Parts: sequence; structure tokens; C-alpha cells
Amino acid sequence: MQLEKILSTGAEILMKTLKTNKKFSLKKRSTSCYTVAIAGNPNVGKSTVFNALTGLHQHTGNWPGKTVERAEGSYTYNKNSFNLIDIPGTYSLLANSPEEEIARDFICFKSPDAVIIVLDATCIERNLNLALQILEITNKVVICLNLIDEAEKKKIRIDKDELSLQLGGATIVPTNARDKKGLEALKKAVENICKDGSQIKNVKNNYGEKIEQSLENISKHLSNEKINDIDPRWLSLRLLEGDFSFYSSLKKYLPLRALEDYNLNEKIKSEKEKLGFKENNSEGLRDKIVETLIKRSENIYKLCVKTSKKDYDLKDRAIDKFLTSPLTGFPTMILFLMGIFWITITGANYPSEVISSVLFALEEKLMNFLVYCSVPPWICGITVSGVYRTLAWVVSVMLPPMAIFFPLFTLLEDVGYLPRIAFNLDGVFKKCGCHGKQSLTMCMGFGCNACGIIGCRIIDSPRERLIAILTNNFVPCNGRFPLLISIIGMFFIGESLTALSSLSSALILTGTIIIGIATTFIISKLLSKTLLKGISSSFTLELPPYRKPQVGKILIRSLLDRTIFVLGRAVAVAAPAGLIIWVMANTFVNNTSLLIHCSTFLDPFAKSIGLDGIILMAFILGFPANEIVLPIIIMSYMSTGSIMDIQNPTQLHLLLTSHGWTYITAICVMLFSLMHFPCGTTCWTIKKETKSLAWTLASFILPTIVGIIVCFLVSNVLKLMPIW
Ligand SMILES: Nc1nc2c(ncn2[C@@H]2O[C@H](COP(=O)(O)OP(=O)(O)OP(=O)(O)O)[C@@H](O)[C@H]2O)c(=O)[nH]1
Ligand SMILES: [Mg+2]
Repeated sequence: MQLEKILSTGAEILMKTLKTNKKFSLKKRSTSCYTVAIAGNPNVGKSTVFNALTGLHQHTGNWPGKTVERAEGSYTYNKNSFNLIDIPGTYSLLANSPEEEIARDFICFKSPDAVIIVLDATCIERNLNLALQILEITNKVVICLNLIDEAEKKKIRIDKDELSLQLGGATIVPTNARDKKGLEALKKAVENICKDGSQIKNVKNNYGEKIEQSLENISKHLSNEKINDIDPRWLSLRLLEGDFSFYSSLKKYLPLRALEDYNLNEKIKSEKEKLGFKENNSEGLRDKIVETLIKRSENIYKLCVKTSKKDYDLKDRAIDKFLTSPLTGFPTMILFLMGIFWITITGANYPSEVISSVLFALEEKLMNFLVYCSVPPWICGITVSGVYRTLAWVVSVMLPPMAIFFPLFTLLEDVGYLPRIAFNLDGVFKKCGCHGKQSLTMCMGFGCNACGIIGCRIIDSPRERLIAILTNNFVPCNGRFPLLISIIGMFFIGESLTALSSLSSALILTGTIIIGIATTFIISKLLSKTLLKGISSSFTLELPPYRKPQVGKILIRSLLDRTIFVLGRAVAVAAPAGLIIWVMANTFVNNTSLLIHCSTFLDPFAKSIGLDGIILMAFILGFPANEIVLPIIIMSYMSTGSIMDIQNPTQLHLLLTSHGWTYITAICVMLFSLMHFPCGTTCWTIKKETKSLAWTLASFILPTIVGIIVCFLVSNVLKLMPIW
């Protein structure tokens, strides 16, 4: 009885505590858990702030629109836990794009305990527009004045106190997130807001007497309603504006009885009439809102910012003139591409040889050890000749080029060159009926097509986004580069790698990539004239300032985050593939191995497009990851007769030519590698992004058909030429 009483009293206390303090947490050390959103314009350093606070590694780079999906992480400060949300960058909350909708809905309906508004200290005038809109929704705001180091360099001085005054008393924290400066103060300011609430007076933008009166009238109908923490005046503004996307979000997140209220709807209608707006058209009101925000931002800027060096971006503009002019822009782009490939090919050669000789020497030892342990020959075959050999190949061929290519690409990204490529290619993409931003997603495809597909979210128009998704596979990802580089090396350059031969390799690889880009243009144009008809939409792409990249950090991060990740994925897929191939090569039906059965079946068709049955089978089995196509080809050839160890490119060349490879086969394999179905991960991503099985199938079939046609034509035309 006594125990029962104690227990029930304990439970009562616990329930009371939970009721009175909804932030109560049962964690021993962290007493509370708060939700904090990071919002701001694109490319102001939100993800850098997020990474610096959480220790995570969200994608950062010097171009707008990288973060397209909400990212979450957490940090602990003074024993409290803070759940941080990195929301996509937006220029406003008026929901003209999906990112703006995501940002608006999160701030409005997820009731974060604090919002960190990140401003770029070098151009706060442009950023204030969004800050003023957020401050209208919530006053639980901390202003993070990021990139303060760049502002100082450009001699831009910001009067923090005045800025705070203009923003209702908001705490202003200058930071240099890249060098992790100012973070303590930022954490403190966030904690204060979360624990003690905001001291900020609601920052209202005055839209003029008449509109203000209407807002007041509508607010009266809302004030008694359950509308979370949303400011009734701001809600009234949205209702008056008749923002359709906001209405659907309201219905989704709030059980708003008031919306069905006849009186409220009548009130909104009559207020609109009073203001002279038609029921379903509030263009004028939106213009007024935008105008007010711009004017106010201008005023605040004038009051708070002093610059003594007006022409601080003179150098940037001079470089831009060179990199984006029609005469010099394109050649520079091709030179950069060639430069990257040249460094990759030259740099990867020696480490590849070293890794390969170490791993293949280990193979022998491993086999000897298993034989010594009396392991049955078939197990030795599966594990060593099947799985281990494939893994050794994937690691030695893929690791070095990736470890060089990724950092170089990230370097260009961090400097700010990617948006310049988009600027240069914008005209061509427009002529093909698609969006200029497709060049950015295409560039991302060089790293990984699945990343390129997710990146397509930066394209607002569904038609243009689909074109970008369907054609992303025409640029080779990192999984396909090793195959291209190996074939170029073996068939077109020669045995030893001299400066001249690596330059020729880079030239041929660049040519191959240019074929891929040209195919992207042609297929995009075809799609926009047929299945996905429409006019290309215009857009403004901000050219960010050139930034000095952090070379050390780039090296470490691209090695750890990208190289190891991609390699891990390849290894995970290569091991079972090696096993399947070994089993197929060693399972006999009617005295012929399954492998031969399959390749013989595929042979007639494969030969008609310049390949052979084994090559086609390797592409099919390579569906989980493109990286394993070449290892499968090698393993299949080795298990069909030629017993030899592949220690260097000469032996590999011999193996291929002894199985009937000619220059035509090499060219067709390269073309088919460039133009065939996307890998499994990419297909899965396409399904996720398009939410349509039909479009996923289309993205699978389209490049495959293009590849088959191109290889058929090329192989048959080349066969007619006597030089081959
Ligand atoms: N010098 C300097 N560079 C910074 C600072 N913060 C961020 N950067 C750089 O600015 C660029 C943009 O940073 P991100 O964190 O990717 O910006 P974002 O706001 O998340 O961008 P989106 O996701 O595209 O909207 C990167 O190249 C960063 O390295 C800073 O305080 N100082
Ligand atoms: Mg970001």
C-alpha cells in the first residue's frame, strides 16, 4: 500500500513536470531540447554555420542553391541540447518556389524555439528583405552576420547597434563561420532566446494606412483562433493576399476552423474590394509588399553600413569579363576541364600501379594461406579469384583518380567557378528549350549522377526539371571515369605514360566529355520539342564573389566524404558481383559455363553495336554500380580461358585484344559507357524525385536507346574505313 502511494505520487510529480514544462527531457545531462532553424538567402554560409555548430559535413560550396533538402543536426551548449535545421536558401518567403515554401512552412508551422537568420555581411541590403519577412512571422530571432572577414577585407563597416535597433532589438552576432569565429556568441544568443524568450518587439513593415486598416480588421477575426504562435497580423496579410500555396499549407498544418468561417471569408472579400483588388488577383498588394520591403531594406542599409572602398569588386569583375565573355569563356572552360583530367590521369598513374602491385601480391599470399589451411578449392576460388580480385581491381583503379578528381572539382566549386559555367552555358541550354541552371546540375553529375538528380530541385519549372533529370546521365560520373581512362590509356596512347601521352589522354577524355555534353543538348532539345514541350524560363543567377578556397580542408573533406563514400559503395557492390561472376564461370550446363551461355546469347546483338556478349553482360551486371563494369569484363575473360594475372595495362590490353577487341570495340565501349541506363542508385533517386515509375523507366530507356543507336552507327561506319 505504502509502495503504491509512493509510486503514484512519483508518477504525479512526473506528469506535472511534463505538463508544466514541455521541454522537459529525461536525459541526464541535457535538461532541455530546443529546435533551432537556420534561414537566409542562398550562399550566405548557412550550411557552413550549421557544420561549424554541429560538427557535421553538409555540402558547402561557392554557388547558390546547394542545400535543396532540409538537413538536421544537433549540438549541446550549457547542458542543453539544440536540434539544428538547415533549411534551403531563399530570397523571400512569398513562396514563388518550392524552397521558399519549405522555408516559410518550417518557420510558420513547426514553431522553432529560435531562428538564426544568416546575413552575408558584404551585402546585407539584399539579405534584409528576407530577414524583415521572417521577423514579421516570429520574434525569436538571432541575426548571424556571417562572412564578417570578407566584409572587413572589403572595408565594409556595419554599425551593429544601429542594425539591432532597426530590427527591433535583435541580437546581432558577427561570425566567420568558415574559420569557426563568433560561434560561442552565437550559441549564447540562441540559448538566451530559447530559454528566456525574445526581447524583440514585433518588427512590422508599414504597408500604408489602408492596407494596415484592413489587416487590423481581418486580425480581429483571427485573434481568438488557435493559430499556433503565428502573428495574426502576418496571417491576415497572407489571407488578404490570397496566397494559394499558403492556404494549402494552412490546411495541412493547422486545424483552422476560421478558414471555413463564412464571416472571415466575407471580411477578406470586402477588405479586398475596399482596397480595389479583385477577389482572385492581388498582384497590386504583392507589389506593394515587395516595394515596402525593398525600401525598408535600403533605409536600414543606409543607416547601418559604411564602405570606404566602393570599387572592392573591381578585380572580380575583371576576372568575370574574361571567364564569361563569349570569346574567352568557352576556351577557358575546356582548358579547365582538360587541366583537371590531365592532373587526374598523370597523378593517378603511379599510385594506381603501386596499390595494384601490393594488392595482387597479397592475393597470392592469401591463396597460399587458404591452401595451407586446407580450404576446399571452390571456396578459395570464390573468395580469392572472385571476390578479392574484383575488390583489388576496383580499389587500385578507382581510388587514385577519385582522390585527385574530387578535390580538384571541389576547388573549382569553392572558388566560385561553377556559376560562371552556368552563365556561359545558359544561352545554349535556353536554345534547347531548357533551363540555364541545368548546367549546374550537369556539373554535379560529373561527381555522381544521383547527386546531380537531387540537385535538379534548384530548377523550379517541373518541365525543365524533368529534362535535366532525364539527361543527367549523359555526363559520366566518377564511377565511369576509370573505365574511360583505362581504355584511352590502353588503346589510344600506348604503354608508358609520358607528359605527352597523358596530355593526349586528357585531350581524348575531354573530347569524350564534350560528346556527352553535346548529347545532353541534342536530347534536351528533342525532349523540349516533343514529350516535354514548352518555352524555357528565364532566371537570374547570382555570380558570387571569388573566394579563396581552404585547400587543406577541401583535401581532407573530399577524400573522406566523397572518395571513401563512393569507393565504399563500389566495394560493397563489387564483392557480390565478383562472387556472381565466379559462380557463373564455374557452373556448367551441358559442358558450357553459365557465363558462356549468357554471353553467347547476347553476342549477336552486342556485336551489331560494336561490343560483344561479355561486354554487354558486364554493363547489365554493372547496373548496381558502374565502377564494376571493367572488373566484370576482365574476370569474365579470365574465366573463359586466358589464365593470366593482370598486373599492368599492357597485360590488360593483351587480354582484351586476345578476346577480339579492336579500336572500334574500344570506341564503342567508351560511347556505350557514356550513353546507357543510369546505375541503380541513380534510378532509385529518379523515382524518388519524380515520384513516377513512368519517368524513371523513361530515364532508363532513353539513354540506352541513344547509346545503342550511336554505337550501331559508329561501329558500322568505322568498319567501312580501311584504317581500322
Ligand atoms: N570567407 C568566408 N567564407 C565563408 C564563410 N561562411 C561561409 N563561407 C563560404 O561561403 C560559401 C557558401 O557557404 P555555404 O555554407 O555553402 O552557403 P549556404 O548558405 O548554405 O548556401 P546554399 O545552401 O546554396 O543556400 C562556401 O564557399 C563557404 O566556404 C565565412 O564566414 N567567411
Ligand atoms: Mg547550404
